[in-house]
Amino acid sequence: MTEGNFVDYVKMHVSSGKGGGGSAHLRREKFVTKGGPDGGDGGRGGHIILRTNPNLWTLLHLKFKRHIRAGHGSNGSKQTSTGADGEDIYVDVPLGTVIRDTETQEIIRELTELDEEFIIAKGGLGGLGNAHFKTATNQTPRYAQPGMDGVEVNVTLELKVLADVGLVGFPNAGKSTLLSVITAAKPKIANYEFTTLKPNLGIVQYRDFQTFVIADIPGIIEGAAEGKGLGHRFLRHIERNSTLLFMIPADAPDVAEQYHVLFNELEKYNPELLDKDKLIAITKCDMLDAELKAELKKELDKSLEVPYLFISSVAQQGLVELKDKLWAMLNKPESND
Ligand SMILES: Nc1nc2c(ncn2[C@@H]2O[C@H](COP(=O)(O)OP(=O)(O)OP(=O)(O)O)[C@@H](O)[C@H]2O)c(=O)[nH]1
Ligand SMILES: [Mg+2]
Repeated sequence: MTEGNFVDYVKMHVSSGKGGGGSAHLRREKFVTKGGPDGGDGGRGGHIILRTNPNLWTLLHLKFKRHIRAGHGSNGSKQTSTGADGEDIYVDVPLGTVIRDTETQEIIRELTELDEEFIIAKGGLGGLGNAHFKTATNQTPRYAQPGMDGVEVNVTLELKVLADVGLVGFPNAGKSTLLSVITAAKPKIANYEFTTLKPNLGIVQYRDFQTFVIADIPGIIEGAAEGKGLGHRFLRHIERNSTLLFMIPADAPDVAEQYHVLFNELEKYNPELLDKDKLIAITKCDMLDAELKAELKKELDKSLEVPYLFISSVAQQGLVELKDKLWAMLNKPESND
């Protein structure tokens, strides 16, 4: 996935189909003079249905779909034949899609399960044909119900990526590089800040054909929660990850300090983020010799309250341990406290 293709926000206007009208037909046959009412019911208007598709990772396919309309129900007709239902329209979305009412911004629904479906606009009911209205006193009703109108809704779809692990770090910490070595993703990597402008996702193949998904998001700086740097827009993509991997380069002037800055930004954005499992990766460890590493370790054992490990994506050090640790964190039995 290239970055331009990562679309996590679309607005659209959806309208369901109108129900078909009931028929007011009176039966007429050659030797039957007063055949009575035989008008059939109108068909239901088509629904607009959102459904999750696990093969989709973004909302790109909906970027240019401003209007989505379902089909109208057909009218009922003679011989009590019911009109055909209008065509339902299915809109596939990735898991983790949040549906909001564009006007009120209220959340209508979040789609997070496999094969989840939600009717966002119900088709109008078809009208009843006159055959329903025959009574003892009115043997030939000449009226039938019209179909009900469909509904129109303006909705905003917003994606909150459903990855297992979210990478959190300052720009240039080596997040994208890690993604590129432990997954098949090919994110842009460069020695300047804010190389990554949109999230990247990668799937880690773990041991016996197990997999987990990692989300690499743009770098976070102090003040991100107030909009500095790329702001907090992308933090929503780590809201649903069960584990956060903080990444801090070994050559940072103060590793613990960087961790606390990141921690504070997440807390300002959404304190619930901090309830997640956390692990710190000290990156670019190929730059440390054994002595420096031992020194840093001593310091970190005192100053960090979260488990950490040393890695180097470039020299492929510590990556197996990292995957093992992440896998164990993701698969630990639920605690009941
Ligand atoms: N020596 C060394 N350099 C690394 C390592 N990992 C990444 N780098 C370098 O660090 C720089 C930044 O790497 P990126 O992966 O683009 O960093 P990022 O965290 O994704 O940065 P942003 O996208 O800007 O937030 C690049 O020049 C990488 O080559 C490593 O393990 N060792
Ligand atoms: Mg990057």
